[in-house]
Amino acid sequence: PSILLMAITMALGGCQGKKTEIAPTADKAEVDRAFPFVLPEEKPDRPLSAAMERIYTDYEATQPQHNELFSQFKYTELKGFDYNNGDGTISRRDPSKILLHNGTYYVWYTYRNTKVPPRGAAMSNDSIPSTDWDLSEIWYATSKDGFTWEEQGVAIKRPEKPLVGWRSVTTTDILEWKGKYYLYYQGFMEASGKRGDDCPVTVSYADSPDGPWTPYNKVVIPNGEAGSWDQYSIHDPYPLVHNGKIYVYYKSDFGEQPDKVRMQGLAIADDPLGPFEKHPLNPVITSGHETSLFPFRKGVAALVYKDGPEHNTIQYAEDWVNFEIASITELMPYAAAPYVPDAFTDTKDGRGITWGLAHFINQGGRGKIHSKLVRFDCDLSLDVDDPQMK
Ligand code: AAL
Repeated sequence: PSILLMAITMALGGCQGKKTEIAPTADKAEVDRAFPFVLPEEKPDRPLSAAMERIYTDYEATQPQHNELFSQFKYTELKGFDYNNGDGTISRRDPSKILLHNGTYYVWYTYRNTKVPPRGAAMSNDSIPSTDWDLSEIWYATSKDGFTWEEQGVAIKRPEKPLVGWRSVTTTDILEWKGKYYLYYQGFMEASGKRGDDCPVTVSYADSPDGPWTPYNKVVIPNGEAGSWDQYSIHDPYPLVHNGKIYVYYKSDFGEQPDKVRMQGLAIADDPLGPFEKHPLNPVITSGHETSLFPFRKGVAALVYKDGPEHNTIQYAEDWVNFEIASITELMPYAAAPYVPDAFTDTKDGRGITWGLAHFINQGGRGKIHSKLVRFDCDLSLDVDDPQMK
């Protein structure tokens, strides 16, 4: 009822300029008294407005309170990370999915610790970062409860020039496959802002989440051929296991700011080191920014936010390729990195998610740009009573 109430409150307040009398704590009876109208499940036999016609194309999607793939999101500040009083010299962003290993949660993320905050491409050099994710390494932290984290230090260093990632290694995600661990990440060969973002994906592997990590030192998911939708970049690699194979969803973007178009594609491999074959129907999601997906029932669900015509939606693809909008929501986590218990179990009955990490960007404002990791909680799980999901 509170979700319904918020939606109604916003719709009335926003569109009609009227203030609803209902207190945020109102119970269902109060809501029913104020809004006695109930949408009939059968389409009424009378002329309907365009909006009313539309509502009957997917009745369930209009009932957020009954929609398994609808949620709002709650945010909590994390304990354990130092940001140098927010002066912009330390940044943590783009976290990986959360991995549970021997009772401990692990997260990997882009870590920047530079003598000055980002100064833009023109002023950047070997020690001055251009953007928040320039001159970065991949670090990791562990936690027992998902709220208090202990930073463990570097997982992936920048390699020597000219190896892939020498300028910056960022935006990683984890795969567990046959007892080994793989971190996929963006390997920058030039400063971000100087077309360094036109980067491919590389990988490092280890026998334990604590490392040591061996860099593959080669591109594992290459940019597309000239003229293809993903010719400029492969970003935000996000591995899951499905049908005995490695499914890596990723983002690419084309065009120039402010008209950059961002979409998401899928690359599939039998081996974590490739070769990865890009799906012939790519791109499979037309919107969104960083990738955030999780197995759900037979299919896969995606949090799609920030960019594109279908931003602020949660989408679902039963065949893991053809996505449909399942719900429309708001205030979604950026760079959402959920705890996905069945990410690598090749499940045929995905159970969903209840929490994860995300980032808040541009903390500190102009001149002190940096990002912070935060926790989000949501209700996208079919097992809300399972203590594992808490
Ligand atoms: C993000 C990600 C990728 C981009 C940049 C750093 O949050 O989409 O990683 O390259 O911004």
